[in-house]
Amino acid sequence: MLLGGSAAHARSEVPGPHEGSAASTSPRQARQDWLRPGMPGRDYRPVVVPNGSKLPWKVVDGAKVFHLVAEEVEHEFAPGLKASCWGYNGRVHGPTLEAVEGDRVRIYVTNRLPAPTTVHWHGILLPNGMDGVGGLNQKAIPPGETFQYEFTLRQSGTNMYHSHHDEMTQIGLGMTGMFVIHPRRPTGPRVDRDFVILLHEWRIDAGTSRPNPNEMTDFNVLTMNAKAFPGTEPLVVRQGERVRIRLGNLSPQNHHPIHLHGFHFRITETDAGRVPESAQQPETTVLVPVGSARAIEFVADAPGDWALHCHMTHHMMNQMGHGSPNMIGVKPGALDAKVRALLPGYMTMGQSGMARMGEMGMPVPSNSIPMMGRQGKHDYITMGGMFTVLKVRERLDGDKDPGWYDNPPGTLAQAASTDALRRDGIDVEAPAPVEPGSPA
Ligand SMILES: [Cu+2]
Repeated sequence: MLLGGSAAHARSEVPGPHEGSAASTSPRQARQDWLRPGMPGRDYRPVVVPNGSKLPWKVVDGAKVFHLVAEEVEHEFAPGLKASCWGYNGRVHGPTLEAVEGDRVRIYVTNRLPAPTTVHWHGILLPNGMDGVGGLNQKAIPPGETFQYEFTLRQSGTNMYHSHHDEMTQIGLGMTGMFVIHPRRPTGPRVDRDFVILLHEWRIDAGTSRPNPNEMTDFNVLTMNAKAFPGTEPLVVRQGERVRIRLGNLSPQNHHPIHLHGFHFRITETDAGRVPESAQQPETTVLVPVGSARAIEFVADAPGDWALHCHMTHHMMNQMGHGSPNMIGVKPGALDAKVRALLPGYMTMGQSGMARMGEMGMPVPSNSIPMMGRQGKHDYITMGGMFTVLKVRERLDGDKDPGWYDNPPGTLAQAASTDALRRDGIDVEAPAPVEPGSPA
């Protein structure tokens, strides 16, 4: 029984003693309580981490052995913006851990940071002394030392890991990652593609190269797997495939409503396991609260380039869009010419919105990115930040980015022809038509 309606049932039935013995870490684990290591291909289909990586492992005495190294990492958020972050194994965020329910995992954590740290295995059921809260559950790992975590995975689902020592600083600098646990005996339809995306937000002032972990509210770099669009890799899928997208959120402050275009999905998992089918609501947006994970599933039956993004408008805006004055409707008149006498090249901008700021290639301070976008197939894409593209195609060349979608004739919005306007009686000069919402 992998699932159930009560907390007791949320813990999976990891079978009793097997042959052989093993080192125990607590009296509760005096007997071996794990299964043979789950293997990719045989026991699960590996996840895909766009822009990311996975932590390698090896089997020693029936346990999966991992090695995480906490260290400073030079990370590129999008072309033109790099910063010194804290992460794991040369990555921000850390590599995704992938394992199978019933696996015994032994995870070594080496601390190469200038400060003590710990790792908390977020949402994972384990002995108290393995929970990783500095001071409460363990001594923090001093710089230069290596600690050993070891536990049996008694659950399946989408989980995370992060530092639980000086949390504001260390999570704010990027010390987070995903931990996916596949079910030993899967329920529900098998998925063809299984994507993992960790959401985060950062404050990196233009021209600086160190995220500011003291920021409380005004984040200006919003990321999926630590990349801001146009740095995000597309999710590539063949038409008709069943797709799962696992979303985690370890942002310092904000919940992110992630919206998918083109499909209706169901929320199939929370951090605590699979949602019973009868409780899976159809949705187009999934709210991923801070400190939570959600998985969504759908059949990608519609070809095209579909947006996947946070629906908070400031979260699809990059660095330079924050803190700008409100210029909407401003009529500069002779102002530009007067200012140009003092400041050559000056031009008032933003009177009709922000859309052209990225497109015009306005100069930005070194090591910073325009507020939004890149050129798309049809026009400039005016989103940045927490935005990526789901590319669904009838045919694919491996998992390669297939480029932009070719819209079949008659399926693309474009300028209305004079003939069509005349035929349908649309008078573009007349007052805009409107009908009262209730009888007069
Ligand atoms: Cu958001």
